[in-house]
Amino acid sequence: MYHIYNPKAETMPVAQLRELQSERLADMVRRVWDNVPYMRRKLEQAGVTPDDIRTIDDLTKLPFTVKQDLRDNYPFGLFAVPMEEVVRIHASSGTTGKQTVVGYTAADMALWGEVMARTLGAGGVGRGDIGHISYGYGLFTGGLGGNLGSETIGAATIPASTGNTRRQANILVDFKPTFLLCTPSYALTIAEFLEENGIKLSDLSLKVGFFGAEPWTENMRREIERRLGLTAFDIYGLSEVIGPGVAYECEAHNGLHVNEDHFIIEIIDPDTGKPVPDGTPGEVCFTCVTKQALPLIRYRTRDVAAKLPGQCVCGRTSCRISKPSGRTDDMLIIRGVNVFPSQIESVLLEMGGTAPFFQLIVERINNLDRLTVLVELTEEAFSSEVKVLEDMSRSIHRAIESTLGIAVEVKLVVPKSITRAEGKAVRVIDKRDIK
Ligand code: DLL
Repeated sequence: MYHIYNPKAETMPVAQLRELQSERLADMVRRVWDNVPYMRRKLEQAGVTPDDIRTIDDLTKLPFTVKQDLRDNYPFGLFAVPMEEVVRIHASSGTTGKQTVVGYTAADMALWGEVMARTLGAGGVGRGDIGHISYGYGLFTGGLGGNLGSETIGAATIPASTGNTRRQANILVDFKPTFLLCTPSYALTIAEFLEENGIKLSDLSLKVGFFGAEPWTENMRREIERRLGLTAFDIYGLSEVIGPGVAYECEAHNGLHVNEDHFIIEIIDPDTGKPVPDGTPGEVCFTCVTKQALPLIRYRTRDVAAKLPGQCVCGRTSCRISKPSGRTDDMLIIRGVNVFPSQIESVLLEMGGTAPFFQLIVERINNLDRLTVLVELTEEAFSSEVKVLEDMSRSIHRAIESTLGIAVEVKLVVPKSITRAEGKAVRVIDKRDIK
């Protein structure tokens, strides 16, 4: 038996789902046309009017929206409702440029609660459970989005926010939460603290955890599950679309179900903008058909994932995507080869003796890119003999090079020397000045 929060919506026959998407798409395009002058101009330039958009097959007639459109209309220029109807504002801090600002009406908040409830419900939690939310509270959507979902399913919700790991550990031991929400890297920071302070898994009551906001691998899942004694679920989303709750894992753990009745997904070739076949990774693109305040059309996320073919054994009819492996703009190009930090994470977690903390330093020396992987040793490995460490360094080196297909430097660093993440981990330090 698979847990499903809203069977009517989540197991709707596909034909009915397509009809609903078509209706909602046509309605949304008209709302945008009537209320967002910038988007109306964009649609006019693309030669489309609301009359041209009748079914989901007309989606590709619409132009893409990109982050720059949000920046050009900073802060509220793409809102499709007057400010009197906006009840919440969030923002995501990019590493470059201005923040991306997003808004929600009361109806959008209800929608967010619904999709987050589906997400948490898929992990089997509900009334009677206690939710520990350790995503950051604030402009970031993780904390308040998690909070909303947890309250919507009727769980007792602890708004712990991130940081102060000692206090997190006290809450875990004293309040006995049954589920945890935080970034996968913070989950490991918490696990490390518990181990160092002699707190055993039997002191905790965690059953499940919902980890996202950054890419993480299957090896990382196993590590988190083992060290926190829970079943780990992936949770995906982005502020521009709604925040966490855009796609979620079910108990089959075979891809993430997209809340397609609200967010129409396309996977495109980032160079041509054309759809790629199912099973092929490409850039994920969303159209928000029910959002009121900020209904984005064909928003290019720069995230990389593939649509999985076929239906899931859990009974949900929504399409699934593979675990997002990274962003097209996170992807490093080292001497012409595409490198995702997640590939290195996967290799390191398979090797013994290393902690799951690493950093990639990219430099350009004499016009040649050099990638150095800083790998943190566990305390145990650190106290081994030099020869053992040398062997270890060599085998990590070999494993990374054979996975990436390029030469890298590997530096083993002392335990605890890589900064611990509280939110999203900073994996890459790019020192190349090639702008
Ligand atoms: O990170 C929303 C969120 C909060 C999702 C909590 C899940 C849990 P932003 O700050 O706008 O929103 O960042 C969105 O984070 O485009 C992806 O690149 C990345 N991301 C989010 N979830 C995942 C995931 C939140 N499960 C950006 N796997 C997205 C991989 C993820 N990457």
